[in-house]
Amino acid sequence: MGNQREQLIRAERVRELAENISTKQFVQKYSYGITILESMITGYGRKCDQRLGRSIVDTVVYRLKTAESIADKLEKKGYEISLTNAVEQLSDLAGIRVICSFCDDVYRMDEFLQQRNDIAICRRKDYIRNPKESGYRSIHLIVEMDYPLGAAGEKVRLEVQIRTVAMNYWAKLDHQLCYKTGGRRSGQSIEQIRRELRTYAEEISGIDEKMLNLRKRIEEI
Ligand code: 0O2
Repeated sequence: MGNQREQLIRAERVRELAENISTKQFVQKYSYGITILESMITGYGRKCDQRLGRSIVDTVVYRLKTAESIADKLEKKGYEISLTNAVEQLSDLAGIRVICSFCDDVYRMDEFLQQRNDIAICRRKDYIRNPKESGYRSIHLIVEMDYPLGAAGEKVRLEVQIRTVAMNYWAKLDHQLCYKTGGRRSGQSIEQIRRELRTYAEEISGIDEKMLNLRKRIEEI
């Protein structure tokens, strides 16, 4: 009974949150951040294409986090589901993922963003040099910029993930596993899949390195 009541309260909070994050003001603010960052990233990509004679960016994708996903993350971190907590406690309400061809391109993009003086890097995590226990690899930047359409001094914060095509392919399958298991950590078949995924993350990283070496050799011909 208590459980059912809790579920109803949760559903009501998620509904309220969904309403709040679909207001014009909210969507405009985070879409602004995405548009500015995306144009910086694609602009730099184009410059590199000309300089290097090849594409460093394969794809750029972005998303605004859904109410359900915000709610799950707030609960995981021990916060009540509310708009205030979402804005204050989460840095990835808006996210951009930059998928690069090779690992050195990932670091090129990372360095480019770090050197910009119109954005601030609040946090940087290099899960390529220090992969997560799951095998996950990517560079994560939490980026903040001015929001000129808001109140004086208002900022907008976003998460940027930079990874190779191969890391992305791995992460998508891993994400699917997390989604399917709904955070369940145990179970024989889940454990077996996790183990295999960890092994393949290593193999993929090895292939990324080999492909980069090949590219460099081809460039020297
Ligand atoms: P969705 O659906 O992508 O929005 P923190 O733990 O906060 O100190 P971190 O790792 O930067 O540092 O943050 P967090 O919140 O753990 O992960 C942020 C996002 O990175 C996740 O968003 C995923 O997109 C991705 N990510 C992190 N770890 C993994 C992983 O082990 N596997 C995969 N596939 N993705 C990962 P969300 O909110 O989980 O999901």
